[in-house]
Amino acid sequence: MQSKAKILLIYTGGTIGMMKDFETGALKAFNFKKLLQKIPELKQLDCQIETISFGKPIDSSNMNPEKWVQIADSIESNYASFDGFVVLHGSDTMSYSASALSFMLENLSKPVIFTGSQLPIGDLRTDAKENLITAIQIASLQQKGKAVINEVCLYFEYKLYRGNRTTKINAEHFNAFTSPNYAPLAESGVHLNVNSNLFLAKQRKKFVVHKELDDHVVIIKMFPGINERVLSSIMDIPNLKGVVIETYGSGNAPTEEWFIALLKKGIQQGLHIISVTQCSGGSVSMGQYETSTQLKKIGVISGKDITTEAAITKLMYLLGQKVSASVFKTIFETSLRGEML
Ligand code: ASN
Repeated sequence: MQSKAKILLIYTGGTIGMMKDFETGALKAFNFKKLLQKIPELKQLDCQIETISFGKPIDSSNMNPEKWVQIADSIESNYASFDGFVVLHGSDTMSYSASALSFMLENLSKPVIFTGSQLPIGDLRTDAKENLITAIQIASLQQKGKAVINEVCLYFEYKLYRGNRTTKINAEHFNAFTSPNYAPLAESGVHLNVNSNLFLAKQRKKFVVHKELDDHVVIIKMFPGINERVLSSIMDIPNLKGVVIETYGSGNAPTEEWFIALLKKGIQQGLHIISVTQCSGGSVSMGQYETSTQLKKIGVISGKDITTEAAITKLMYLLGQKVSASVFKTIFETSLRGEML
């Protein structure tokens, strides 16, 4: 007989475990034990669940690379003893964290499912129960004693997405996430419909955890009116190593001389500049318009159809890996964890 799947629940915080502070009326994270008491249904699941929690649960606006390492550490030290991992996380920065962890956890052969909720678990109309219960069921999926899913995913409101393809799109709807350039890996209704042809290929290589992330990076969103003073003061930040520029449409930007000259100087001085589209879907295609041919010429890296969340975390990861300047562009433009075309 097949033994029950063992799932580790890692609680970091987020609305899912929050309660109203009666003095201020604001939502605050509360202790994980109380969270479990709110979902007695968990006992009915056909898997064994163990839990660990951040000492002090956080609103995900306080997430940072150090805490990503904390999540990665929890997965690494429990990797051999569990079949799957569910990370309970605030929705605000969940796409950044799922993207970061996808790069940090190389050669995963088990599922890591991020989930959370829009309403606290104690709320009558909460979305937390469905999200949590189905995320655990998905993390427990096995075939011939092996995990069905071997990547970092995000489950929210009946859809399972590749984590590094997601973005938060709504602060109000239960349907808070989308994956603009990659179809959902699974959809849950009466049945759980899994699109296994969309999964990452199975891994045979050894699982490796990368914990060096370099935060000498910045995101610049283009807007009509951005001026030389603003851009040059960003480019002059001491020790800046990487810039993600959210360009227009398929990777377009002003052709003005000062603009190109600033980027060119940065690249010549060793700065990695990545162009991603500020559209909510689609891809950068440098050279398609005259307004992107210069960028291509000076060596701007194409983020293709990557999300901004995955681009900035991939940048931190590759800088942390000390990837050499001669191959940085090629490696960035290659899909490492299914984050781009
Ligand atoms: N502020 C919350 C968080 O990201 C939002 C949520 O979880 N829905 O921690």
